[in-house]
Amino acid sequence: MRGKVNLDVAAIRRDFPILAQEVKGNRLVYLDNAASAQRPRAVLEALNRYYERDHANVHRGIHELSSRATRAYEGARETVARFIGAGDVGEVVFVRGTTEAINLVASAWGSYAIGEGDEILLTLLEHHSNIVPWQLLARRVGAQLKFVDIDDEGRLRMEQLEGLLTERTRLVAVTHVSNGLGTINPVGEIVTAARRVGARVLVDGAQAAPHLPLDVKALDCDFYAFSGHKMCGPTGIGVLWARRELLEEMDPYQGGGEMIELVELDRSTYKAPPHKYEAGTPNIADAVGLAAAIDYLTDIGLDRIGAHEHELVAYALERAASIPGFRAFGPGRGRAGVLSFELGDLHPHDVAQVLNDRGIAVRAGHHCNQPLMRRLGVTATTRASFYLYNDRDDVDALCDGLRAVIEFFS
Ligand code: 7TS
Repeated sequence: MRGKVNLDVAAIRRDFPILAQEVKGNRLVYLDNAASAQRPRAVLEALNRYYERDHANVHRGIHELSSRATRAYEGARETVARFIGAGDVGEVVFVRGTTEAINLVASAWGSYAIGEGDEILLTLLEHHSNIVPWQLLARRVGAQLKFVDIDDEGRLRMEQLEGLLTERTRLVAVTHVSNGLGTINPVGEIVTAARRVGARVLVDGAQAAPHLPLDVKALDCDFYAFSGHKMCGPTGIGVLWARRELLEEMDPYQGGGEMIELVELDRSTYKAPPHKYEAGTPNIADAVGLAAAIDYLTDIGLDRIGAHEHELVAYALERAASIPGFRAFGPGRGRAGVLSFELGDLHPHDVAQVLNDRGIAVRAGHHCNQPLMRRLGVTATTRASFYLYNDRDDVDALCDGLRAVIEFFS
């Protein structure tokens, strides 16, 4: 632990080599963490160490390097299991990221659990990766999609959610934290409501796992998905957690090596989960890198990271309130470190462009949230998203930058 209450952001920043650079002659202000975060040296070193010392294929060799690689890969799975509060390490499936995790569930579970006339309940806060896989499935099997609306603050209309649940609802698929608005959804309440009609619950944790302490057992959901690259880990690695009984009954997602027990000419038997869902040579090194990222974040404390981001957003909202034309989207309080906004009638791409000239990285666009943007009545927003290495200087730079944007276009 580094300190008791406040994060030592200066020390944390020194752990991230990429932050020590200038962009266009200015200190880099990286506020695009919801899209992808940066990596601390501990992760870079873990990747290097693995490749320099331990690499071989896993689960098949008797030789020393293969057993080291297998230990490192399976050890990473144990680290993930502890991090998310999974009682059973066999419930942790390594995938490419949140998108692949959701597609895996839509394909392997959805194709037998959802049939004609069944309903899948989504929300207007969903990222495209928690919409499109369900559209594909619904079209294939003749199921129907329904969407829960949000209120004017960007919170789910829970009374509507209750009303949309029917005995035909097989699945509620909901984001834990909105990447567009920062809204933190009441997952526990949603699970309780879904259970009343016997529906399963998938939680898209892409924006939650990096920022909040997580306990999948306490959430009591059925599937939980997240990506390594948003939590200081490598790209190309992510996690699907699912209840063991579901992983037992589902068919494999892909077929190939590593996932079989016995292969006959016309049929095969499969390994037990999680290996049943990991066909082919897995992304060994990046699983090891993800475990290093988890160790790094855990050492600092997810509760403290979340509190720090919360404080930064509150500070940003307070400072930006006096900027002419600034209007934030999303809840005023109790939100995660995502700040979507508009600046008068300036186009978000123009805003982001001028900020970039000052070394400030924000995102402008629909953030893979087109239905949400339509609901907000805009085509795009500018979005600043915070992480553990951001500080008040970054917020000040953003606010000064926004004033410079206004001047530039006036
Ligand atoms: N779900 C949510 C809530 C997300 O924010 C994202 C990525 C995904 C799923 C997909 O994750 P992937 O790692 O499989 O790509 N969100 C964003 C974003 O907000 N800007 O760029 C990517």
